[in-house]
Order: sequence, then C-alpha cells, then structure tokens
Amino acid sequence: QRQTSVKGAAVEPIAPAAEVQARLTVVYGSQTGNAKRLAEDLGRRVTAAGLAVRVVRADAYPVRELKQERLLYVVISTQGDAEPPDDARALVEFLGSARAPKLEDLRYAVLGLGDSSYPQFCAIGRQLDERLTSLGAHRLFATGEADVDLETVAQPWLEHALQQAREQLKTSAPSAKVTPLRTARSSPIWHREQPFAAPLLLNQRITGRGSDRDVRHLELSLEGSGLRYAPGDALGIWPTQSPPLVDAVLKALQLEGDAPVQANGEEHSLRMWLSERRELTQLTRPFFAAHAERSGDDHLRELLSPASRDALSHLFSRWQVLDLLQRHPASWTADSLVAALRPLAPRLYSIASSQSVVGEEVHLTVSHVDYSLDGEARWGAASRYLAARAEGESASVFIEANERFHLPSDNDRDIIMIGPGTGVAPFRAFVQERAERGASGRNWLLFGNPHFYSDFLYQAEWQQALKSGQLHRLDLAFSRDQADKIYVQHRLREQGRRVYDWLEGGAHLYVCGDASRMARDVHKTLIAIVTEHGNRTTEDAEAWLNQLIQQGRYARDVY
Ligand code: 2AM
Repeated sequence: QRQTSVKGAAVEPIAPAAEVQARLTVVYGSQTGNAKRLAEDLGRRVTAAGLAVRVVRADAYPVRELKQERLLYVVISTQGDAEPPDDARALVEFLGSARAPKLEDLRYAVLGLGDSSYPQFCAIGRQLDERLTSLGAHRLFATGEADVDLETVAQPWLEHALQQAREQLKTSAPSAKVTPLRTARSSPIWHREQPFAAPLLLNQRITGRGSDRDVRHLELSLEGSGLRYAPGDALGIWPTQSPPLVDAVLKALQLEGDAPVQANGEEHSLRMWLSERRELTQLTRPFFAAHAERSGDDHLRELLSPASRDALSHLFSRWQVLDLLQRHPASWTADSLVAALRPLAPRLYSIASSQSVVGEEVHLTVSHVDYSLDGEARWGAASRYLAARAEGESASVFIEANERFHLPSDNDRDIIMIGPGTGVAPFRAFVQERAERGASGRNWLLFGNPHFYSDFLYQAEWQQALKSGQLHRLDLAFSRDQADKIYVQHRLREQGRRVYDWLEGGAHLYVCGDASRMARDVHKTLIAIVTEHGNRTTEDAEAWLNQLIQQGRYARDVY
C-alpha cells in the first residue's frame, strides 16, 4: 500500500544554510502527477550528473529556507482557468503575500504546465515567474509553458535546466554532495509511455432508459500486468480517434490518409498520426492561431485578441478541430497539419474499485460525452473510445497515482465523500476498501444526479452497503426531480452542524467531480458551514479550510 498524502509530505528538518546553498532545489506543484513526474525526472538527471539536488512537493517545502536558497526550479501546473494545484496553494499564496522575503540572491527558473485548450494557459507558472522577479530573484532562462503532451516544451526545458544546473553548481559549489532522492519509487513495467493492453471484461450502461446521460460501468483486466493501484488513484487511457472523425478531417482538408508524414523522428501515414497521435476533439489556442493565419479570416484573428477572451473560451467549449476546418476553410499540407495539431495526451479516470476486493481488475465509471453541434454529432475522444470498445477488445492503460486523494491510513477516521455524477467513482473504491480493511471510521457519501429513477449510479450497491453497515450515511440530491434544483451542496448545508462536527472530530473530506461549478460551490458552502457552526469570520473559516487542505484532510479530485 502506498502512503497517505499526509505522511508522504513529511516536512524535512531545516537544513544548514551552507548545504542549502550548494544544491539545487526543485519544488513542484502537481494535481494529476505530471509536474511531479517531470520534477522527479529532473532530480534523477541532476543526481546522475553528480550534483546535489532535492525534489520537494510544494506543501512540504519549508518556506523559511527560501532566503537561503541560491538555485531554485519550480515545476507547476495550472488547473482549469487559473488555479494552482492543491498542493501548491499555500506556497503560491505565501509568495504573493507581503510576508514573502526579498530574494536578491536567488536564481530560478519555472516550468509551467497547462492545457492550451484553456485561455488562461499556464497562468500560475507565469504568475510565479513574475512574482519571483518582483521579489528580486534572477530568472536564469525563459519560463517554459508546456501543454498536456509534455513533449514539445517540457522535455527541452528539462534538458536546458540540467545544463544550467551544471554550470551554476559547478562554479558556486565545487564540493556539492549528492542528496539522495526522497521520492524514488520502483517504477512498474507498464507506464504512461508504455501502456498495458487491458482486455475489457464488461461494458455496461448504468443509467436507465429515459436518462439523457450514457454512463458506463467498465471492468478491465490487469491480469499478468503486475499493475497495482490504491483507491483514489487514476487509470490513464490512451484513446484512438474514431475512424469517421479522421475521415471527416481528411475530407475537409482534401488530404490523403496514406500520405507519409515525418514528425518527432517517426514516420507514419497521415491517417495514423490523426488516429493515434494527435488531438482532434479539443481545439487549442496555438492551432486556432495557426489556422487563423492560414485562412486569412479577420473574424478568427479578432477572436484571438484579449478583448475576445470569453467568446473564445465559449467557442473552445463547443468547437472541435473539425468545426474550425469546416467553417473557416484554409489549406494545410499533411506535414504542417501534423506539426500544428497538439500531440494526443492520455485521459485520466478515477478508479472505481479497490484492488483488495477486485484483484487483478480495474473498474471505471465513464460518462460518454456526446452532443450535437448544429445537428452534427460530436464526442469526447476517450469516452467515445471506451464506450465503443466491445468486451474482449483491449484498451491501452496505465496507473497514475494520486497520493493526495488517498484514504486516511488511520482506519478510525471518519470520511465524508462528495461525489455527484461520475465523481462518485473513487468513493465506490473507498467504501470497498474500508470494508475490506474493517475500518471502524464512519463513511458518509453525498451523491447527486438529475433523476432518482434513471441516474442513481450504483444504487443497489449503496443500499446494500448501508444495510451491512459499510456506509453510515447517504445523502442524495436529485437535481431535476422537483421544480427547484437540489444539489449536493444544498444537502451539505442542511447537514451543516453534522459536517462541522465530523470535521472537528478529525474526519477527512473528499470532493470529486466537476471543478468549475460543483467543487467551487461546495467550497463556498463549506466556508458558510465553518463560519456558522465554528463561530468564525469568513476569513478565518477560509484559513481553517486551507489548513485542512494542507494537512491532506480536505482533498479534491476535480476536472
Ligand atoms: P443539473 O444538471 O440538473 O443542473 C451531476 O452532473 C449532477 O450535478 C447533476 O444533478 C447536475 O444538475 C448537478 N450540478 C450541476 N451544477 C452543479 C453545481 N454548481 N453544484 C452541484 N451540482 C451541480
């Protein structure tokens, strides 16, 4: 079993100044694990070069050491529009506050990670960079802004960072001694770059007739893979684009699928690039800008101006690559198209099973995202890929650990789980695991969806768990079964006293699901509850909740 996030984040004792100065510190803030992986990769390379380095998660970094730091790299992602990852909230806040010290002796570099289908791409990386500069620190080289593919920008940035570390530490600290990496873990045979072909055992719709959502319960076999996961971890899936979509893109551009295209030192047919290596269901700003140039369409150019931010954002939430190609024709060659499209990235799904119960299987709860745009069908790449998989076919998968979203190692702790929609997935894993462990802490689930009749995901399992005492409370919010919307946060508010008492008693709180609305509204509701039942000002209530986040007792897995 992996350690819980609280243990994993154990703060190191403060180091003597001389030691701090002779080494590189890499601080990372990571929500889905990409920033962490890159930071650790960099740490390994720097260590291999015989230099001293420590790799620290942002919430375990002792900020009082900042003043002594001479060489600092920050690898940090941006969530959604412009949010820091949970593990870096405190650090970002500290650096932005009046308490942040002057840092004239510091040299630093930042690698920002983000998703260029959001207009505020890499905002947190950029913000930290500006802040460090304004505190007097010296930027060693340009801030990297890496997209989800992690190839184009991140890898060259790491190379450069290594080379700069060599130069900086060679001159300033000839006697640098190697600090062992704290974060090393033996890596499994199957990983992101080398996924496992997992046969699909079951693909079952679990929303009823009459539901406007197609939610699937999927079971995949991990037999023989040796892959292990803990409840809270995610399964990475490498989708392939559906053939009709690839055909439509080829047709719109009047390009031939069998044209050979070279990119990233590989040669494949254009069809293969589009099917397995490039994003088609998400529009990104760089591609949009390149297309605007080629089309010479003023309307598209205007959309790229700062004044059109919201309009572009709205457009990105509906349009896919094909929509842009069809509505605003431009000519592309096969080579330039492959170079301009974003490399395909795997999708992460919260795992819905506990391995101690299902053994060499992994279960998922997947909502098949499809909608119609002016009468034409559009869908999400991975959910389409999964929904269309027949039992017996395989999917390319890997495990993405999510240490910040693990169960308390202390089985006596109560847990509160807020998971509307498919956000309920990890909580199925939690309840399975806690039953298996014989945990004595109470389990409370809050679930919501449109209709009781058609959308009560895993209804029979929850009712069984309530009966057998594996689930202690279940609060339901069926939003459309009455005139006024009822959401999970309304149930939370009604139970405010109880929520507060559980939290005061040491409970861990988990939120999974929609980030932009649900998780934000739930957070506001928690502030209101802590204000009222804890007799605090709003400000103190916020600080109290932030403390829970830092302690790993309020964790979010939101998207
Ligand atoms: P709605 O679609 O009826 O508005 C899972 O998607 C559930 O989350 C649905 O019942 C959905 O309700 C609900 N939901 C929508 N917006 C929400 C919000 N801001 N907070 C909580 N739940 C929300």
